[in-house]
Amino acid sequence: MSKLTNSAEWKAISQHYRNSAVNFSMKEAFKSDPERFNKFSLSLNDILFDYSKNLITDETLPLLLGLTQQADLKKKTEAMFSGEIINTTESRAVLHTALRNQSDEPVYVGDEDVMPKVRRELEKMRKFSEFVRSGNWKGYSGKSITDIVNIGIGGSDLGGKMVTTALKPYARPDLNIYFVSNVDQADLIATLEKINPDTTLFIIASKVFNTQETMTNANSAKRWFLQHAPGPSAIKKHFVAISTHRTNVVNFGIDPYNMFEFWNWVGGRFSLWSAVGLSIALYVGMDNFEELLKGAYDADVHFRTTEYDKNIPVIMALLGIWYNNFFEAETHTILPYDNSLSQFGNYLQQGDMESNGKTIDRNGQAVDYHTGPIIWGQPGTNGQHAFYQLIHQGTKLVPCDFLAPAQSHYDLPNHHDILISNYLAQPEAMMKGKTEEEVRADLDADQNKNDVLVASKIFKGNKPSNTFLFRKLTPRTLGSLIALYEHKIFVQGAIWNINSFDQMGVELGKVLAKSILPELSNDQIISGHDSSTNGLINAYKKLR
Ligand code: G6Q
Repeated sequence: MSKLTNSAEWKAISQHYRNSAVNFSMKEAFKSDPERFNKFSLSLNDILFDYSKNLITDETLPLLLGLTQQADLKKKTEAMFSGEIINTTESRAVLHTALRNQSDEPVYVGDEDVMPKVRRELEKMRKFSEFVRSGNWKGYSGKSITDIVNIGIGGSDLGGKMVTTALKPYARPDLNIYFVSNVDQADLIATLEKINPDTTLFIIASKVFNTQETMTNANSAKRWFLQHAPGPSAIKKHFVAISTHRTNVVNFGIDPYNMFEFWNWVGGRFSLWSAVGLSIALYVGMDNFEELLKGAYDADVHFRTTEYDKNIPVIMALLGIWYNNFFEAETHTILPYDNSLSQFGNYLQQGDMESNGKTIDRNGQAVDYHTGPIIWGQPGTNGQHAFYQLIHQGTKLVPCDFLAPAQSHYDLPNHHDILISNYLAQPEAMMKGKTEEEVRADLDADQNKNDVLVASKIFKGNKPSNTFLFRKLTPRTLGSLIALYEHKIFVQGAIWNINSFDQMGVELGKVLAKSILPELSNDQIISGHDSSTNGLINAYKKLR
């Protein structure tokens, strides 16, 4: 038995689950306690977090909070913020929080205060983005930049894509942005068809600058560019790099002056706060990028200084553990009622699943409990017409996060109230369900004779959800929301005692693809793998 499952705290929660949670009715709890919403909701600046529609009694949270002590969360949190090597398998500090640190406090990695170089890089991003946005940065034909193409994958793609999609209302309307990540040539080609070489700026974003997909796309983009440009000297006007690896950048042919730096202690999936956010700064301007950083800093301060029973990411994490480990829910869904957050679920899918999809604890022992959930979701109201059926009436428990802004950026009549009425109605329906009595009252006499129909229309309810309501999706609010989720992931990893900051599965993928690639270079029959892989490789060679 692991230390966690053998702990008094874990056993107390198991017992609480067996004794009271299984038969708990949220609907009854709301009826009997008019204070339930006030008791189980919190706020951070413009963000309201309502967690009252969860399967929790007054005893549940105090018991779950025991896990923060069991995990020594306070100490682990300070270890992260103060630059200790908490990513032990890669011997790295984990300091995305330093990238958005707005205080005058130094942040040390070893003996070095990293804040001066963080600020230097931010200053470089400011100068560069203002130069490009003002139209003063000229391409080889003397024209200003109108199109930005970010080539990167995973952590070097998803953050920029999510934030630029979310903050489109803040963008300069005459600036277009594209993200190319997939090595499937269709991705790059679709973008190249839309742009002109003399008005395009390519950002090649890669921490190591030798990731197969990114370098393949970057080389093809460079080749396409050189077919149009007057000569290789034009590259410095149209290609910039974001990386930790100067030599690889120079070898690719990018002027080191056009290189924006970040550091080993910034994990890919936490890198949008670094120079990897250059696409964001270019698209919405550096002031807005800095607002995003400030919002994240607000969440950092909240997480670091607020008592755990009032701490939003801690409560998000504990509720997640409650469902994941005690109710055995396998997934968690993110449902933003804000179309500009269409990429938010994808982004968190990486943030959460790459961080906490682990089976080995920090001591190298196999865990005897479930770790990270499967994260999925789509913006409402679309999902309502697709997969909500399973959430309402399926056999699986799917905890949901609903998110919505009180104010839209746009002003077509009716839309926003209709959107919000759906966002409010769904979690209410999930909580309340529909009883047989209510179903029968809605049916006519004939229909009432049809027992199958009646049974099909009954909703058990008692489906848990969290609801975030914020004033408006500003850069600052978005920054806070992202950082709240980051800290939720951190807290869960700390309690599960896993390293949330390595990603051996991603590394494996990078190696496996490279080992098969040479075998595709000729028509020889392959026999060195299992029969399925051999069969598929040989069939591919015949069909191609
Ligand atoms: C993130 C992962 C992974 C990484 C990509 C791209 O935490 O490590 O998604 O970001 O594999 O890596 P490069 O930026 O090094 O190209």
